[in-house]
Amino acid sequence: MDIRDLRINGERLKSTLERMAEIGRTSGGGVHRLALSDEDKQARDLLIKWLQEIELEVAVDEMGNIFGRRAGKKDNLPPVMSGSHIDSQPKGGRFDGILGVMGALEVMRTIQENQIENTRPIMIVDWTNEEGSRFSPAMAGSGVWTGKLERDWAYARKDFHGKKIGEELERIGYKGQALAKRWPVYAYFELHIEQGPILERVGKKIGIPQGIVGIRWYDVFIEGKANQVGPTPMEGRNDALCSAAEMILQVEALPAQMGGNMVATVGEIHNDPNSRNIIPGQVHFTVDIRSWDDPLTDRAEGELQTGFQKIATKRNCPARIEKIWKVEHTPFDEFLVTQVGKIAAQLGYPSYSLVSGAGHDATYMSQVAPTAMIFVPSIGGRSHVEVENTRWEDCEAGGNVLLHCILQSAR
Ligand code: HGY
Ligand code: MN
Ligand code: MN
Repeated sequence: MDIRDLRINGERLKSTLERMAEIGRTSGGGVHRLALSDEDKQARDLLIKWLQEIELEVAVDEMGNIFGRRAGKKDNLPPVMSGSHIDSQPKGGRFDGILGVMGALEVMRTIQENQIENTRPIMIVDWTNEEGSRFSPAMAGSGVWTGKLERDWAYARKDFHGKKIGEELERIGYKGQALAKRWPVYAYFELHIEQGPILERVGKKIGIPQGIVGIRWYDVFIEGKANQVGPTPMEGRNDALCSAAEMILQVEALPAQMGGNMVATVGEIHNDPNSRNIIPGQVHFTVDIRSWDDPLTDRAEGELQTGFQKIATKRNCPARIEKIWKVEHTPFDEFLVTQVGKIAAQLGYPSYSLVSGAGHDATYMSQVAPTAMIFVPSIGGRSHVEVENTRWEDCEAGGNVLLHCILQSAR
């Protein structure tokens, strides 16, 4: 058979995605599969079972990253790698991350059953804690593996209940023996849903990201003075929640104020003691700023620090701002980006170039190896929600583009 006619098994890809969506399924049709949770463990165990069924060499590293390896005729050559993440957002979607892992699995199954001879080794990977929702920052598994984050620092990162990454890896049995230390990679491809409205709006099946925006995460802690709401006059209060409210509206106004292509969001907030008849004493909230323009983000950061301190002083509620994560904007490898476009065209899929506003493990991979991504449309542009959805035929199209990207790079 002419290898150009090879296609993945779309029905099988659909059934693996549906099977994975059962793990952590929510009543609203999404998934709740937080990093290193029991649901994450179940999904990992199932992935490993499937990798073993197609005789891949399976390894788990000290960050819990899972690798499946298919030997190549020239087995000492740097491999072609592909993957994404299994963990989800709280009440997240059935496609974010898992499509990239199941897509790579489907490619491996297709290569194996057609006895394709690959010159380079081919590897599939599931990266630990891509979402960064339970444990910040995001992409901790790929961050340590690429050498961009320090392992013990990552191990010590705590969730809201004080559980640490290192302990939770141990608890679910995924603190592997292998060092989380990169090796040379010939090419890395990641299949992912777009998570935005563009592909649907332009009516294209395949998105070709030129790269990923820069991302910065901050934790803000405000110290007020709790008191009884009744006897305490309004004058002279140190209400931490009102302080936070003013700061949060400053975050929302920041992109327009900076006048560039930027988004800024406060997604998480904790109010203490959080009782209707106590003036809020302490507040912790998060800030997420993203832009392709790193210098603009530098300036935005300065504006935010100044603005927050003014509010803190005015309200006599001291604020502490911790920058906990920063990745610069990441352009992908031009040769591979062009290759994705050519293959989409050869397969008859209309494609469209864009920049990814969502973060991905490809951000870190692009700093150590030639990297490209393949997007497929998100229905209604929705993601990180239970209604996240992508057409099965678009998942299949993305899987076929991934198949031929991997075959071309591994031949
Ligand atoms: O934050 C992101 O864009 C990704 O979902 N971790
Ligand atoms: Mn993702
Ligand atoms: Mn996500």
